[in-house]
Amino acid sequence: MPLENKELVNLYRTMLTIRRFEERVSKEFFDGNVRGYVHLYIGEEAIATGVCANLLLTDRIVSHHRGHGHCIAKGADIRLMMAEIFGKKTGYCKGKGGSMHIADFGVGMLGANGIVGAGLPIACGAATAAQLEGKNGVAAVFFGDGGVHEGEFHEAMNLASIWKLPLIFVCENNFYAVNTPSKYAIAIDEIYKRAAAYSMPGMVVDGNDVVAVHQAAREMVKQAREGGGPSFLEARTYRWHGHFESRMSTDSRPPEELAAWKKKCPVEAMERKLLAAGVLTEAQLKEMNSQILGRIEEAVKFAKDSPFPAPEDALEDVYST
Ligand SMILES: Cc1ncc(C[n+]2csc(CCOP(=O)(O)OP(=O)(O)O)c2C)c(N)n1
Ligand SMILES: [Mg+2]
Repeated sequence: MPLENKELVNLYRTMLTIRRFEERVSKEFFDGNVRGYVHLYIGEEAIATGVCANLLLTDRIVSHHRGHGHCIAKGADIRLMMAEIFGKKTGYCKGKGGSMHIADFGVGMLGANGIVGAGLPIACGAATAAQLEGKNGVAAVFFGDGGVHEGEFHEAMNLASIWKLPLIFVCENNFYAVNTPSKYAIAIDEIYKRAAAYSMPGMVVDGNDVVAVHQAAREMVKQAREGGGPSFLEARTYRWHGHFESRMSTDSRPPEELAAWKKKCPVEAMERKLLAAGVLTEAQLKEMNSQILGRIEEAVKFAKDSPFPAPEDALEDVYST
């Protein structure tokens, strides 16, 4: 079933929000306002957007180190995100977690995660919870091509399959783990084929086409809600920035490869589609952009005006076993 115009506009708005948010995070990083590492999702926005648009507020997702897009697509508050990235007390983790630990249980975002592959078993837990609750809830887990050769990946795929968990595995294949090409690191030519080894449907999709991602995920979410068990979506894409923001570039990917992918920008592609179909006018696009920039400006102001956590709070909310 084709998407309604309102849904197309929402997909575009979410992608543009992620893009503008991260462009600003990058600027703030180089202005010296960001505490800790930030891994940007710029270029990959269609995946989080297309998948999460099929989820309800009560459904749960688990993210990874490049997690801002997943947070925004699931409905997290960009003010609290920005404050956390700035290391401020008003942030999601009271300024003690930074970019890689943002979570908002209230919107079903169970957390970014700095350990490659570590979100996968957590997602099995979330999907088990949904199964036990018996309300047709589902979970989705996002991970990179670098995650699929971690042991946890195979354990999670197997467990999800034998327990028929309502879980959608979303592999964001941007062809590199830092500078290691996936061709070198993964002992299979096409990642989605790994699904067959765990008796679950696997599919590959153009990860820069938000409508294609949405459609593929819709089928998988439907199957999971109806008790049909897990599925695996490989979405191919490319990151535009280095592995993380840094003054010292360590990016060894061929510049012509990046240039070719930039021509396939997911945000611009959707913009062209909306204009050609007469869904939005140039003026409406401009208005949406300035509304988003306004919200981001407000988030930055909130972050800048907020205090840092006090030194005496250092051990509060810290758990250890
Ligand atoms: C278990 C583990 N090994 C290594 C690292 C260091 N590391 C952080 S991100 C990363 C690459 C991840 O690549 P991928 O999963 O493809 O995600 P991408 O960065 O491409 O989005 C590595 C090796 C880590 N954080 N955790
Ligand atoms: Mg990768």
